[in-house]
Amino acid sequence: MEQTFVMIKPDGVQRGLVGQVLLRLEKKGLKINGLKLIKVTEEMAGSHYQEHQGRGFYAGLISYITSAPVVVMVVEGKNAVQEVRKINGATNPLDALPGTIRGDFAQDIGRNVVHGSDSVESAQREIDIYFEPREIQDYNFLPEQWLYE
Ligand code: D4T
Repeated sequence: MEQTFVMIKPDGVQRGLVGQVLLRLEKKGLKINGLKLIKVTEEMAGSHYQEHQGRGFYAGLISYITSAPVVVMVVEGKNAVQEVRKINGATNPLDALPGTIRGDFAQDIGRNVVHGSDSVESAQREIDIYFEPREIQDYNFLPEQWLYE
């Protein structure tokens, strides 16, 4: 089973889309192992987006992500990283297909509602930035026998 990190960004929270995002993850059968509403600090944002440091959009990205509360999640499932990326849709909402979160709810790359890790390694790094181990629950998820062979 794979774990990924998901964030509902400030625009998603402010626009009242938390339920819509959760609905899509739960409908797919993904398991939520961790979930909280937080304000991202400059330090967290710097670690999360370190690969983008020096790029033109970096300053705007940091000020946006730290501007208002976000919802962070640890999400588990078979191929969870890829499944969440599919549910989120392309980074630029212009390329995101209808039916995806960004395709349905976003128009601008700088206000694209959600984040999902791009690999298992990034997921572990991002989970470590936002979660203490005690905030991640391992529990019996009943639908598993009806989801997986
Ligand atoms: P996130 O991290 O939000 O899931 O996006 P992706 O993993 O799909 O995309 P990313 O790391 O390339 O971009 C991180 C974040 O920066 C914003 N962004 C990106 C932006 O505002 N302008 C840009 O030109 C790019 C490439 C959007 C997502």
